[in-house]
Parts: sequence; C-alpha cells; structure tokens
Amino acid sequence: MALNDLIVSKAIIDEYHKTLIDYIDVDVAIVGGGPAGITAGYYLAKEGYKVSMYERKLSIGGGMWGGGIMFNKIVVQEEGAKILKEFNIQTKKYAENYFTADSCQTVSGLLYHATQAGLQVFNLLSVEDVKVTPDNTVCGLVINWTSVEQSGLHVDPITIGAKYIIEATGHACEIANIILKRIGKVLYTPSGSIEGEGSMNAEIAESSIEKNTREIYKNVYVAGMAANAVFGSKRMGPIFGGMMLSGKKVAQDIIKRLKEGEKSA
Ligand code: 48H
Repeated sequence: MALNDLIVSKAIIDEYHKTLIDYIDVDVAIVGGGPAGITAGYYLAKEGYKVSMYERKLSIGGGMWGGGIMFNKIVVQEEGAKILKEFNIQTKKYAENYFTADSCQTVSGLLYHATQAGLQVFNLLSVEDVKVTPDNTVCGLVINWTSVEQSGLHVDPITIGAKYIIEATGHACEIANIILKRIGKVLYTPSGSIEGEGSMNAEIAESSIEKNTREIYKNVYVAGMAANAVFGSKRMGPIFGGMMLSGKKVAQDIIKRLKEGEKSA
C-alpha cells in the first residue's frame, strides 16, 4: 500500500496536540525523567492518577544509562532489587545485599512499565518556573522547549496545572532553586533554603534518602538525588536502589494526599 508523507506528518501533529491538551491539567506533574521520577510516575499512574513527566533531554533515564564511570552496570541493595523485580528487571546477586543490574535494561524496563501504566512523558521540554496562586501555593509548572532554552531565543512558555509537583531534577534540584529565587527562603528545611549535597558516603546517603523524600513546599515534593541535596545529606555514587525507593515513597505519600482530598470533596 502506498504511503503518504503528509498523513505521517498529520498523524504526529494531531496526536501530540491531543495529548498536550489532554495533559494541560494533571493530578501530578513530575519534573525530571531520571530513575526517581520514572519510578514515582509508575506507582502514581498504576493507581489511576493522571501523571505527566517533563524531561529536558531527548532521552529519559537521567544519570542511570552510564552506570558507574560509563561501565553500564548499576548496583542496588536488597530493597532496591525487590523494586526491580516488580518491573521484571533482571538482577544478579554479587554479594550479600549487593545486586547488579544492566543500566540500559533498568532504564528501559522502568520506562516501559511506567508508560504502560499510564505515565505521560514529555521529553525535550524544560521546566523554567512554577505556577502559583495569589498566596504563592504552587499549582502548576511553566514549560518551554529545551531548544528555546538552549538557543536563548526570547519565546514565551506555556503553563500546565497540577495538584502536586514532584521535584526529581537530580543533583541540581532546579525546582527547589526556582522556589527560592521566586518565592524566598520558604522550603521546609532547617534553613528554609537548600541545605546542599555532601560528599560521598553510600551508607549515610542511602539510609537517609527515604526520610528526605517529602514535601518541601506547599504541594511540592522532592524525590531522588534532589532529596538528599535539598536536605543536606550525602551522595551515594552508582548505587541506585535509593532512587527507586524514593520514587516509590513519594508516590505513596502523594497518593495518600490525593485520596484524602477525594474523601473530603
Ligand atoms: C526538565 C529537568 C530539569 C528541568 C533537570 O539526575 P537524574 O538521574 O535524577 P534522579 O534523582 O532520578 O537520579 C539521580 C542519579 O541519576 C544520580 O545522579 C546519582 C545516584 N548520583 C549519585 C552521585 O553520587 O553522583 O535525572 C534528573 C533528570 C535529568 O534527566 C535532567 O535532564 C532532568 O531531570 N531535569 N527536566 N526541566 N528544569 N532539570
């Protein structure tokens, strides 16, 4: 059968446009498509919530593809391996409480299951600001094409609405930085500011990440590496269990809030 190039173009434009409109208002908007963001998206979407994820880059997966020093293996501990099992991702026991996994299989496995569950991914889009109510409660995101950001063109962004935001931008904790710049030292941290990431200690970093995965400002939750950076804990290197555990924890916390909201509505 003959192929018409114009129908190919029309199909892409039509379908993307419909998706963009459909996701103009969501239950949860995730900023950052690393392992923490994808995992959070999976559990939220599986529960039936409308969830979108914005990723600056072309590829989803953040810092996971490259394993450690570009050796594409990751290490997860027992609890992390249990999560990977839920995603059908293969792990290999290396020593007691140390499991390895192929980083490419892990990224693609997480993403496959998350998108199948209903997570809507928007790649090549950067979040440049948050949308707020008159009393500065965060109620959405301001997004623009990464190519606009990179080229420095003066093109205005568009806005999406969200009940909850997940800050999963990794080391840079960009959403926390935006809140500080625009709203002030209002973060739910001891100083009200970003406490800053400490040097490497996998034991401390991994054991503190779930505690640090929480609300950092009205309706904004932090997950993944950004959680330790915001709350001043340490980095953990190429052990990734904490990223998935943090993604799961943030999803569970937000699901609880959403369900409470449904009850009182
Ligand atoms: C859209 C954005 C924006 C923005 C950033 O870095 P990530 O992989 O983050 P996590 O927390 O899921 O995983 C951290 C892990 O990869 C890591 O770095 C570890 C474990 N390090 C330990 C150590 O010791 O070094 O992904 C974050 C994603 C990236 O893909 C960014 O491009 C994206 O967020 N991003 N997307 N708008 N404003 N800012």
